[in-house]
Amino acid sequence: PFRISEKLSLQDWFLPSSKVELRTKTPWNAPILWEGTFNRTYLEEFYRNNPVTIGLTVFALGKYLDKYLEKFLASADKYFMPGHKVIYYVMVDNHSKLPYIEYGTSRFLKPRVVAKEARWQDVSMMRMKTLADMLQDFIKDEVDYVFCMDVDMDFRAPYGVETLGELVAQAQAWFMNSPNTEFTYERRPESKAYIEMGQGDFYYHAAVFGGTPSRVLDLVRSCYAGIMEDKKNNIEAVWHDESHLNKYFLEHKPTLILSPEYCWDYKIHTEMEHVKLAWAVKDYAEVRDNV
Ligand code: 2GW
Ligand code: MN
Repeated sequence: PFRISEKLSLQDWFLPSSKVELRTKTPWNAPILWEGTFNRTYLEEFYRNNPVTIGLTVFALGKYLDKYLEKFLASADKYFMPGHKVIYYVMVDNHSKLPYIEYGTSRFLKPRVVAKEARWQDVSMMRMKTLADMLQDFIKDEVDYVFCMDVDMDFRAPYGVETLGELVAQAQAWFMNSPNTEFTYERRPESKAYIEMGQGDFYYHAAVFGGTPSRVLDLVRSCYAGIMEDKKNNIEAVWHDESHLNKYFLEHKPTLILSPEYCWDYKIHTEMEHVKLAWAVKDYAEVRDNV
């Protein structure tokens, strides 16, 4: 794999002024992607001449395998990076329950069986460990960019190459307009995920992160190290892996931020336009009763 982003210059495709009412640049000058801030025609032409392979990792263990995986994958096949080569890295705890899906052209499935942790907090957190191992062992040699996602979501509209970047973060929809003092960061200094009150740029959503394999590998290794250090010290961050992710992005600024159009919760409101990926309706009592 080669690094495409060195050849792609922001001024050629990013249109920060087209929606002036929205925040479209971070203080460190990373784009915040909204519909209308990018030139899709330009990008599609660029990536036609510079083809890339994109990885998408997802875990579906226990009830999440029964409930969410089929819709996630079927919708990804329709809307995730249409027209580009995609490898789905799907982690399940029961191989026989992998959904039957007829994948599109240039779509490849690499399933892997992993053991399900007993506590749900560990199911979520230990994704960082599995991802670190897999990125290191083979994903880094197979893709140019990789996205790591939750499974309890589905794609609704093209989620395309405009989202590719070195280190990509998702702004959590509920906190987009909140001051950072209201972000649900870990506030206990004893945790490795601690963020001081008044610090922080966005509340990032652990349901989506991505970038080049080397940048994502550094991220997952670092979050996993924080999680294990906390375990040693008998503390668990308030939002588990998401707390550690937020700490990582405070210290390593993302090069691209996805607006809530890229991960919308229709519970906020149903009028939202240009939603590319949406949270599944989740009955917590139903999916979490086994733990
Ligand atoms: C998770 C919670 C309670 C019971 C079960 C599970 C569970 C999660 C499971 O039984 N099987 C499973 O495969 N998972 C995986 O972990 C799955 O990929 C799921 O999307 C992911 C995170 O769990 P989820 O989606 O229930 O967490 P959320 O949507 O409340 O999300 C945020 O906070 C989490 C930490 O508490 C994570 O950081 C997550 O990435 C965030 O979006
Ligand atoms: Mn989720």
